[in-house]
Amino acid sequence: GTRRRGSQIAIPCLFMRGGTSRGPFFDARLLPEDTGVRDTVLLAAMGSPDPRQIDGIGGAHPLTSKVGLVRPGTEPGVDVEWTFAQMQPGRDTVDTSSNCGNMLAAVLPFAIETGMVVPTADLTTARVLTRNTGMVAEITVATPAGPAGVRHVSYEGQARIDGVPGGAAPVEIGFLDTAGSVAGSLLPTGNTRDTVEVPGVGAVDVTLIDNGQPLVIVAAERMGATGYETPAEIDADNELKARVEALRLVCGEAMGLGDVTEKNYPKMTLVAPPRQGGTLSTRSLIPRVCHQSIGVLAAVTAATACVLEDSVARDVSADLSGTEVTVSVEHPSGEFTVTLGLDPDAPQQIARSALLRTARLVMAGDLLVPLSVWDPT
Ligand code: NQM
Repeated sequence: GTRRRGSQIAIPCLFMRGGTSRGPFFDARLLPEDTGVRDTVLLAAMGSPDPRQIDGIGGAHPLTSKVGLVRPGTEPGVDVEWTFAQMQPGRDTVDTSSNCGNMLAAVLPFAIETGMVVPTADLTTARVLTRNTGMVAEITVATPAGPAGVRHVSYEGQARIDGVPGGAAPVEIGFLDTAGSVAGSLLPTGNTRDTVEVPGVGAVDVTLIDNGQPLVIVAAERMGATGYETPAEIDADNELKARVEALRLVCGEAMGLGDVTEKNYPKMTLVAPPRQGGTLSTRSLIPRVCHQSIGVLAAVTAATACVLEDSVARDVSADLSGTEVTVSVEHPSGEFTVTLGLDPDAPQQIARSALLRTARLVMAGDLLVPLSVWDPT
């Protein structure tokens, strides 16, 4: 458990990469029950709201300002449950209202590392509940037996995901129930395309969609971009970012999400025709900084838009057919493959999605926060 170390409290912590994100994971049972105190501890752990997060372990970017809080499942049919917390360099918010499919990839490895799940075969499959939105995923990781016959999570392997150097053991993720995670339904306005009026920009065609991540899908060209910029180019273009943010605020209201000024969603997806043999080219803003690749559920949601008649994604995407569809979502550091299982009787309905990630335990130890922040002793 936690213990005192001089003027600080030491909290057991595994620092892990999940997909293309990274952050500390904790046993949720060791943290304060009061969410206000818990959030103060998490802000101190990361070093937010300092933009450089110099007094914590955040990496000064939204993709490295994420935390996982894991516990054994407390509901039937759930092996492990976790809450994802998004922090931001430069802000004092701890947002647990939306999902992260990248950090999700590290949850089962964490549960095995900490003894919450005990592997009994070369592959371990578990049902993981993301408490943020109630989403359940079926996740499989490699758990070979070591020299003494004891099984462990293997991080070694040949699986590659764009945005992470080298190969690693595969983490397979399948989703069944992602539609309407935050916005309540797949198409919160009831339409595959809406035309919204944006101050300073004019009429803009968008697809407002949530298949795990609430997204605004817009043609990059309509925002004054090519859709092939580097993330650094997008982050440096204040006028482009202002247009995108103005669009986001209007779309937040249209999606029934209210005033999203201080929220991390909807995320913005600028789309363009594919250029590397994929289905669609994307640049994601999450929501104010450009993603180096694309979020997992953002990729699932963008892929879903590609199979919906008349969507804005469909205007620029390559053709797809069949009821088991493989969608290659191009992004700034490569591509992200999503497999969608469509309902044969209702091809506009996505029954399930599957994808590949990797994860790795980077560091194991204690995270220290001052007793002035939290004193459980
Ligand atoms: O969409 C970044 C990430 C994400 C979220 C973000 C994610 C997802 O890449 O499921 O993975 O959108 O803030 O970690």
